[in-house]
Amino acid sequence: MSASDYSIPPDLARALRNARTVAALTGAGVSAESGVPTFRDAQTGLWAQFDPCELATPSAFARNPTLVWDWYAMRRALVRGVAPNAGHYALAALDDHVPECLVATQNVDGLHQQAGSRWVIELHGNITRVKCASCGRQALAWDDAGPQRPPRCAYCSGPLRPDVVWFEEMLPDDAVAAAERAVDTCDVLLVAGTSSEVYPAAELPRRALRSGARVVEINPLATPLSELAHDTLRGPSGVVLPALVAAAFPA
Ligand code: BV8
Ligand code: ZN
Repeated sequence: MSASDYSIPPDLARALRNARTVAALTGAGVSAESGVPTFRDAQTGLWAQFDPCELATPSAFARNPTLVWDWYAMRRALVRGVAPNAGHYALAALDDHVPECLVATQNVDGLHQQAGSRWVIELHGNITRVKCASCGRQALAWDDAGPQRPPRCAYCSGPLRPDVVWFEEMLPDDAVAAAERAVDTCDVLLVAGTSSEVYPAAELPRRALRSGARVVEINPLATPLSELAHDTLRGPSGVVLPALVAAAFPA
């Protein structure tokens, strides 16, 4: 299926064309077509036996820091080998058509920024950054696969960890505040590639609904948000998002 044969409801295209402020909330599904497995997709190889939600926790890191470090090193290598897809580029193109466009992402792969989106909020951090688990300082350099895994902090020799938000950890206040402000003031919220089950991110579309925004879900499958959204566009975001932008802003 290509973007050209995906039909977009004309009133939705008009709403997007007339929008002053657009926000997007994205999840792992938006990076799936770039080759980044979603959290739902079964893990492969030696990681198949682990549930991602179990590895992405402070208690897992406390129990087995080398295992958790190696998992993130594997994902970092994978992310370094992929590129944004047409879905990322379509959201970035919105920056040129809409006065204000913000992307709040649950993804830790940095692909929205690589695609050129000017205003990206990383709700759950970024896997390509590493910080000290003790003093919190960012590490400027580290060896992903050295003899000592996790490597030690250059400042306090505490263990290094990925600069992501693990389950049971609070999201960065400034990121949550900016995302809440965006969904409270946007005319249209595009919710793409997320199962809408991880909180507090999954609360954002409900907030947007309460503030009168038009909420559009882009996902091949139904989610808990589907019955609440104004529009549910069933299909891969790499096809649907370019079709949506093309329908709203014909060349
Ligand atoms: C916190 C970074 C305070 C790390 C991540 C309220 C109710 C219930 C539970 C809770 C609640 N409040 C808090 C919780 C607990 C928890 C939570 O929500 N648990 C869930 C599982 C029920 N939340 C937290 O712990 C948060 N912190 O609340 O702190 C606290 C303190 C102590 C104790 C309790 C609370 C922190 C949450 C952030 C965790 N970090 N990532 C890393 O990446 O390693 S979450 C991680 O998983 C991702 O970032 C993402 O957020 C989530 C995965 O979800 P999705 O992105 O939606 O991806 P998923 O695979 O699930 O689905 C993919 C979707 O894409 C599918 O719908 C599929 O159909 C679709 N799709 C597939 N292909 C395509 C596609 N769509 C479009 N195109 C395609 N081609
Ligand atoms: Zn340190």
